[in-house]
Amino acid sequence: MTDVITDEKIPNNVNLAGDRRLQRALEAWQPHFLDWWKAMGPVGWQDKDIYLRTAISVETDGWAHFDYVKMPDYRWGIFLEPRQEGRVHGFGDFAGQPVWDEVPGEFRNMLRRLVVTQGDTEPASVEQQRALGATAPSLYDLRNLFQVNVEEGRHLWAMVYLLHTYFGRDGREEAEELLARRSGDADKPRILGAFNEPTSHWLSFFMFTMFTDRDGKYQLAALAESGFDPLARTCRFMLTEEAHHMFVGESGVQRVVKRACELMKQDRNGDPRALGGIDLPTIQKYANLWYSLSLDLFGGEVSSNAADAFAAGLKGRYKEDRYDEHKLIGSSFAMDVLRDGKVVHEDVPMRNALNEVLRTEYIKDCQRGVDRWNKTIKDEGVGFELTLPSHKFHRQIGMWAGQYFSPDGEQLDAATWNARRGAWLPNATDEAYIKSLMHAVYEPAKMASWIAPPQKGINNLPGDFQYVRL
Ligand code: BYC
Repeated sequence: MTDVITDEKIPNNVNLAGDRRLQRALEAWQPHFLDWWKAMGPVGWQDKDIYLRTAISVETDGWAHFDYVKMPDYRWGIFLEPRQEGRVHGFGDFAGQPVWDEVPGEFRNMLRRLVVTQGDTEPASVEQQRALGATAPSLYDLRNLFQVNVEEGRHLWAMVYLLHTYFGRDGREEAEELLARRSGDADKPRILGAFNEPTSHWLSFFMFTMFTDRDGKYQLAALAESGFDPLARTCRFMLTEEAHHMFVGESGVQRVVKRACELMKQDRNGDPRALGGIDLPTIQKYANLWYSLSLDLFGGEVSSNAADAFAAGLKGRYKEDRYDEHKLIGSSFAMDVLRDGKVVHEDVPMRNALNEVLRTEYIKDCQRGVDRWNKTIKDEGVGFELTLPSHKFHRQIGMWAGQYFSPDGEQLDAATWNARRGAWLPNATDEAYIKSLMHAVYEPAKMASWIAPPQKGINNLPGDFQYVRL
């Protein structure tokens, strides 16, 4: 492990200087990245000083380095967790054999597809969020948005490093393509569905970081098990950054929920909208939307791609070492499937069910977050409970796509679904109302009407800290 040399053009702990060809290739990609960042990154904030955390090495004190920085000067770099000597494949057909430091020829395409899919989500989310700075509910939130954005940029660097280092010319071409696709663009959209949805206001941003970034946690954790060691090591470091994004989402929604409860108690009719807040049923609708979009990101319920990736030792389960058995031959997973239009509970061969296994872990994690929101509601003395809808509700990928299910998981006909959809998912009126609340609050310590202040400041700073210098 080399120490980070911070005056290098590209900060890194992979001894980039020792591989001139790679260094030159990445230094050639760097200006393209910066052009993309300036064109598609946060609108209107590129020349402002933002109080950001910058990773300068993988040691604890190295990646928690805080200072004011202009976003285009952020030190995007390449950081991999240290190599574990003697590491072996933890699962799949090669379990127990030494991990790979190079890409095995027969799995090259599969591996490249995984890296490209992961890489594509990172710039996509920056594009989705680029206009939000104009309506931030506080300087604290504005700074958190930009922190998330620069780290997504770094995650793109992480995947581009793998493409350039291990996939030769087609890797370099894929790296260029990652900067060419555009979220929501009809001609060159981003690869996965949720990354083409507009994130046009802060409630959606908080739901996105709660639910969609949490998919990121599970996908990265599955790739962190990989027998392709450079992928495992880079995903492990990415996971340390991902935790902050989910904090932004979960605590963001929690503050909106808290504010809703406070305003319910202040208003004569118990209506937070009357006082510029967001009511709990509307919050529920946005949770329904972003949770269901994020469930789609796990892929089909029964997937030969997932089986192949596991067999090849490329993509494991969440925390593979919690399991006793790592080959998964002859075992099965009991799950709901669709047979002749009806839901039945069936055993599916385990390897084919791995997308669903990962999704099931994710659902449990989401539920823990929702439980914490409900604790806030209870502590405020309000009688309301937020819930996660059924995993079959509003799905667009996998076997539930094209079917109609209520949030309770009841199968419906199309007419009933269409009549009730607006009660379960944000409708045009909800969207217009939420957007009407979105006005920037840039005074230190002040908050928009619809959100409670955070419990504590970033890096333990006081509430009136100037996180962004205007
Ligand atoms: N949209 O066998 P199937 C993050 C395609 S988020 C569109 O069911 P498989 C982040 C699939 O490509 C984490 N298409 O599933 C969060 C396949 O097409 P082909 C992102 C989809 O192959 C916030 C076909 O349907 N990381 O980091 O197991 C901010 C059948 O596929 C979708 C990853 O996704 C979809 N949702 O794919 C920033 C990890 N789902 O091959 C960042 C890498 C499936 O038949 N990717 N399809 O043409 C993977 O592990 C897998 O590719 C998938 C599941 C998760 C996408």
